[in-house]
Amino acid sequence: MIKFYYSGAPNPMKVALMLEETGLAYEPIPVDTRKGEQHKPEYLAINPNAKVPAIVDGDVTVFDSNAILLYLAEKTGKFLPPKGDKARGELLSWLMFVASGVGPFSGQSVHFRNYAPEKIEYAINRYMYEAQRHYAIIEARLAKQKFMLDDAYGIVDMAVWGWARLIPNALGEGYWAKFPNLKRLVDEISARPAAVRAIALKDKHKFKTEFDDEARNAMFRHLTVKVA
Ligand SMILES: N[C@@H](CCC(=O)N[C@@H](CS)C(=O)NCC(=O)O)C(=O)O
Repeated sequence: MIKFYYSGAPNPMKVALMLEETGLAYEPIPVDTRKGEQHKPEYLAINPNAKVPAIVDGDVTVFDSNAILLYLAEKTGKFLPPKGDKARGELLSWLMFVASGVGPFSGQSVHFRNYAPEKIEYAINRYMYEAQRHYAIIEARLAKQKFMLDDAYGIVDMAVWGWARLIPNALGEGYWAKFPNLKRLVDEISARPAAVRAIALKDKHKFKTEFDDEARNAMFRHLTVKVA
């Protein structure tokens, strides 16, 4: 049985969706990042990056959400484009585009809009600009086709869904109007039974809800360590 280390945050949710879609047997193991559980030595042995998600599948350990999506897709042969170099090139490009662009810029946008102790206009504008530029690229693609890769729902759509469903949090409420095709994809995926189960998963465990000093110190370690 796959061990799935998770919280209800966007990156773990992509993997929860994939696990539910594939029907693989898995054991969800909560990692309460607001209590600092991501920094415990036993978890660092699984993910040295001290973030969720991670999975342990027998003697295989995989961390980083998009790597896990690819691993599970290859393991099951599901939610992948047809075989061939051309399709593989597209799959890798879009998967890495989401991993290296959509995720980090959305995350920083959420951070500077909602959590930074000071409202720094330059940082807010930069990350909102970059996050929305990435979503606009996805929007243009989805204006021409139903899913991210050809006509089939797959792991790139799941990767997009993880972050895009939080656009109001990353960019502000009004932003959905700019991305109607992305909204269509997000709504369609969110209505799938696997997504409903993935979203409900976190309610099986008690995660800390307060964002207090303990949470800030666990998740924003730069607050106490000066490097520049
Ligand atoms: N590149 C990683 C990023 C993982 C990540 O940032 N996870 C967040 C939740 S979405 C986390 O663990 N935050 C806790 C922390 O930063 O301490 C991935 O895609 O899995």
